[in-house]
Amino acid sequence: SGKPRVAVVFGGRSSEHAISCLTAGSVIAAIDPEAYDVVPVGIARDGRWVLESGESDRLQIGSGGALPEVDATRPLIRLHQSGLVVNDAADVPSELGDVDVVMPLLHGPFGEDGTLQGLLEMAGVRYVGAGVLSSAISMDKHYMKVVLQSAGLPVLPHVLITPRGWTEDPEACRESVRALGFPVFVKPCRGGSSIGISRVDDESGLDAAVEAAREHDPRVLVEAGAGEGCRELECGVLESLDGAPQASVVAEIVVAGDHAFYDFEAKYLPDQDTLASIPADLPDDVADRVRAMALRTFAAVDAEGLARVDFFLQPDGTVVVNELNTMPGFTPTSMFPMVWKAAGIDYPALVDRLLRLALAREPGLR
Ligand code: G1L
Repeated sequence: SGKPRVAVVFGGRSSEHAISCLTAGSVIAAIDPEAYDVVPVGIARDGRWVLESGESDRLQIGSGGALPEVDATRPLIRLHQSGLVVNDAADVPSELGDVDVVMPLLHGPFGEDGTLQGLLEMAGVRYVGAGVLSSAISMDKHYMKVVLQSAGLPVLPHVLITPRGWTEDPEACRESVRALGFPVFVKPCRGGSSIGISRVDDESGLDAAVEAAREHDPRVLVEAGAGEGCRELECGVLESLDGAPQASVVAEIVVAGDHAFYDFEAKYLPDQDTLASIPADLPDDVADRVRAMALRTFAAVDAEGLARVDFFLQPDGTVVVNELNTMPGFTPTSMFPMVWKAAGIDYPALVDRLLRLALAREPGLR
């Protein structure tokens, strides 16, 4: 048939394997089978690429709360210069058929950081979302700030701790952190989730926090706290079919309960401490400023397709950019789909828009 074939790539070696599978289940269920053929491509925990089953029930939370996982025993797939190739049980390679577009639903290293995007560029395959450079910049909290600052966007004061700096002159590192003032947040530079992040209230906790972050990335970013009474705002950016990025309504994250900050648990675990307020209760001029900054941030990192931009609103009305996420949470109840739902674009329409944008893009330089 003439339907575009969409490979949904999910799973992977990251700690967010299950989130990725759940997201894939939602995406696959939302793709209109009259309009597209779906090829579910799982990356097992051990890194094997497999042809997953198309049953989206498998990619849901099971009875007793079991998390979904890619089945490493399914037929293997390899990426070949002529596209994706599947090895069947008899180990005879057979073509999967041409894949017209890939939807990468992967978190962190080897997926969200530009490496999968590079592999797809080399194979000449179109894909949804940000390209190689933009993905890599957005995955790295330090380089993201460098790029945003040079575009004139306000970011929080920060210090980079490199492996050499920390081993050769840790006291100089501590001194530059002291200059930020406490509390600070200590984070691995790369890695999308909140793993390895800690809040440090005084100097006594700094070394342990740096060591903890270094377990996830040798480069560590230390950020000044956003201050008392800060609000966390988020804005979605989505390209329209003519290529013009649009900003969504602004949402606010309201954290109830006793989480020190919007951490991994609050974000992903089913304890319902975290609420979104859509749209955020804000004066129009503040919401307009946030939307304009979201579009400038999207352009500064050269994002494509979609992104979620996160901000702090300080009590004096100052808005600073916290970060841009090229692969935001993407189940139907995640913030990004919800802000577009508020604009009348439901989840299936959102997925369709992203696929159309990717299909319209020429692979290679653009
Ligand atoms: F394909 C899109 F649209 F670009 C896309 C890709 C990935 C949107 C959202 C995501 N998000 C995720 O893959 C994840 C949140 C499941 C990573 Cl854990």
